[in-house]
Amino acid sequence: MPETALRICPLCEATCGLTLTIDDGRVVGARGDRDDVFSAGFICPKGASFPELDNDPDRLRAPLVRRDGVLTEATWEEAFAAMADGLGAVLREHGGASVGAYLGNPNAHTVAGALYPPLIIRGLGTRQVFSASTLDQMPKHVSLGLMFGSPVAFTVPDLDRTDYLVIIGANPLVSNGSLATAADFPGKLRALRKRGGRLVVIDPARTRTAELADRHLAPRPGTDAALLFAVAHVLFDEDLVALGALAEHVTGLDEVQALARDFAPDTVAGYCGVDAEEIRTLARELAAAPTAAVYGRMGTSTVEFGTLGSWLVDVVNVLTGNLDRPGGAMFPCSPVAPAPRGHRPGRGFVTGRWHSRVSGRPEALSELPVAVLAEEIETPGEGQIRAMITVAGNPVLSAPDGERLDRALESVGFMVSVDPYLNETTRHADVILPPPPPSRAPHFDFALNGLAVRNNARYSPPVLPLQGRPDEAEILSRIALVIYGLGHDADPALVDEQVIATTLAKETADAGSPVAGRSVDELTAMLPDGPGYERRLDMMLRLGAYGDAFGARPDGLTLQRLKDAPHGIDLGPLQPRLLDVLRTPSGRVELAPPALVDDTARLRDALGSPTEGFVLIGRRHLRSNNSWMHNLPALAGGTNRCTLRMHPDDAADLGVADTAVVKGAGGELVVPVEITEDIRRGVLSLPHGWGHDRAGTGQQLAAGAPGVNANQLNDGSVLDPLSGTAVLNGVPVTVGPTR
Ligand SMILES: Nc1nc2c(c(=O)[nH]1)N[C@H]1C(S)=C(S)[C@@H](COP(=O)(O)OP(=O)(O)OC[C@H]3O[C@@H](n4cnc5c(=O)[nH]c(N)nc54)[C@H](O)[C@@H]3O)O[C@H]1N2
Ligand SMILES: Nc1nc2c(c(=O)[nH]1)N[C@H]1C(S)=C(S)[C@@H](COP(=O)(O)OP(=O)(O)OC[C@H]3O[C@@H](n4cnc5c(=O)[nH]c(N)nc54)[C@H](O)[C@@H]3O)O[C@H]1N2
Ligand code: SF4
Ligand SMILES: [Mo]
Repeated sequence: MPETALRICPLCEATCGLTLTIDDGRVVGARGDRDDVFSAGFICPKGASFPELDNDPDRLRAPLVRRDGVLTEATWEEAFAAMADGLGAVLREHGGASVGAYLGNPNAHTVAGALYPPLIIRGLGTRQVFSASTLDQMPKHVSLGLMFGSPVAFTVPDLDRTDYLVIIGANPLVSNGSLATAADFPGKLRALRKRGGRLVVIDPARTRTAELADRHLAPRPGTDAALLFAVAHVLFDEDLVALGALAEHVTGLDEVQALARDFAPDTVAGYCGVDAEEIRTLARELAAAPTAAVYGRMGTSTVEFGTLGSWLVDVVNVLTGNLDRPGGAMFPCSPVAPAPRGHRPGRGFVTGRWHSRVSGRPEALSELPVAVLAEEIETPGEGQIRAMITVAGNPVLSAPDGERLDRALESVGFMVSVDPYLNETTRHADVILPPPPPSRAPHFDFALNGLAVRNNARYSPPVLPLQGRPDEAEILSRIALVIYGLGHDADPALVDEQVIATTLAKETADAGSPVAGRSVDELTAMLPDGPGYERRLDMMLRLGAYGDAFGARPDGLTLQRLKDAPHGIDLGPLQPRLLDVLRTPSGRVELAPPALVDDTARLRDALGSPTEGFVLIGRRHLRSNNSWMHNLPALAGGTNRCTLRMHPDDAADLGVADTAVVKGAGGELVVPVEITEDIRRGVLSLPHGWGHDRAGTGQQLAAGAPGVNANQLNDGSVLDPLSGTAVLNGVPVTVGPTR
């Protein structure tokens, strides 16, 4: 008899609740959970393909260990021992600082990815830390850190209540939203229009989101920061700045006004490729709207001026009085956010506390740019990377110049990958430790709950048993045990108990904590029996903003309460909470941080740069997810294809028909062309995550329709300097017909 089970979808940031059908010990169906407090039944094609993803025959079921040069199936004991030997040898000879770590995107979607990689990195004491963040949202972390004093003080558009939404450089109809967790983003945009609100989309491509908008501006890629500065210029110039309740909490207004003087709409119009009058209208409408929010994503972030653009999104939200008010841009409050301790200044946020060894790039958030990973492996000398740990990442396809990274990873002394697939990156590993499929893993959105447009808490325990294999928490714990010198066969529970002991010691000693002065032993005894990750989650919930404070607030959240509410607990609409999140030294919003003021000079200089020539931007597809969902029959083919989109006038000028040759600083590709009016002239778009034609990988369906690796056009030399983020949108290329 088929049964059903609930499981939060881990495949994108929307965090939809799924109802899975289980038959004969496997998942055979997935539909939206109508009773889910957050997603109310919404589902997309990827969520619907959960059974295929879970049962994919190409998923690794056993670990692989390299023997005589060949990756060979091994027992778990053999694989952990091989990991301990390989890693141990490098640790003894070169120390933890010689081990590099790359953390990929799904770490934001797993319990294990949230809880264990930080311990691995701390144990190594390495500065060679890389992640998908420097291909993604690092500019936002830096701008938030500089403005609010916390790099995770994310603002999200209050989608359900706003009157005027500006989406710049995002395509939530396809991506389902990012750094703004909202199940059914499409429905929420339609609801906005229905209640009389207005939607403006700023994107060089006429995306599905743009099609839904009242107005679509199509700027030249890479110019969002200048455009937003011009909006600020108009707000000052026409006396439309109105901080409202924010006024007493903001410093640096005059500096921003002075900076914005150089960015009059007429000054930036040619550079941005947008009519000056359009910019003025946008500014006036933003100011006039009862509430409004500007929301920026990949197209604003992964560009030459990514940190400036990410900052200016929030500057405009402040100038129009929309920061931290209902209908504006608000700070979500996650159930694992620490209980509020009131308004207190912090130490602020800085980058560049150390620099990459070879090309001297500054760290941001204790990470180095993934674009320098290859050179850090290749370049001999003190501090060279001698071993790599990758968890849930495929940088050979995700990061610039995969061919170079491919060679570098091949040369590294020892590599261990925690990944369910043998792919373009993990094929270089000496040991691959595959986690079980999502149906056999727990789920809690440690990161994404802090980005949700409505506060909520939901937990999914594993739906199916592990069948004798270790879960990802155990896999990562055993890596940590080796690094901490305890050996791979020590009890993995030690790792969690150590974290619990340290956290509770700190909390009980903190006068501002809800458990100040209580006994660590008493609190530890209150945690539930069960897996270590559940004990840690329970601890975090109880110490959190809605928590029961270990009994002191009896109605508060505990893990048991979440388990008793399988469709989740709604924690209400977003609430103003600026003073809780502010951690700047001044205790105010620092609107004009010196690092951003300085970088503005670079933007000013760029206004005069040439505007001809082609640039490449990215494109996402509804039935795709970065590099790793090209192996499922339900998602393959149709519109999910790796093609180059090009404007018909450009195609006619160049004589391009079915295929084109595209050249960039990193290489050359021959790609099928899709000619469409839905893209600005001079702009080409190509999705990333393709190029599944390398030998020795194990995704058969993907290899059958490999596509090309867009990132091979990019040599990774151009980064947003403050965040170290690779420029993935607005990459200069040349294009022509194939001969
Ligand atoms: N040109 C261009 N490049 C881009 C982008 C772009 O827009 N344009 N986007 C960038 C962005 S935003 C991102 S986030 C990066 C993504 O970059 P990466 O994170 O490096 O790449 P993914 O393709 O997401 O690879 C995810 C890996 O995780 C594995 N995986 C899946 N589930 C699990 C699990 O439960 N546990 C573990 N351990 N592993 C799992 C998959 O098999 C796969 O190997 O790509 C970036 N690259
Ligand atoms: N279906 C699907 N969903 C996904 C993913 C996926 O691969 N497939 N990936 C997930 C991940 S890891 C992430 S980070 C999110 C990303 O979520 P989004 O940021 O919403 O997704 P993108 O499609 O990268 O949207 C970026 C948009 O910016 C536009 N753009 C490019 N350059 C510029 C520019 O200079 N200025 C402006 N204004 N616009 C520009 C592009 O045309 C594109 O429409 O999506 C997530 N969801
Ligand atoms: S929108 Fe995202 S979370 Fe929702 S079903 Fe689709 S992939 Fe899963
Ligand atoms: Mo991403």
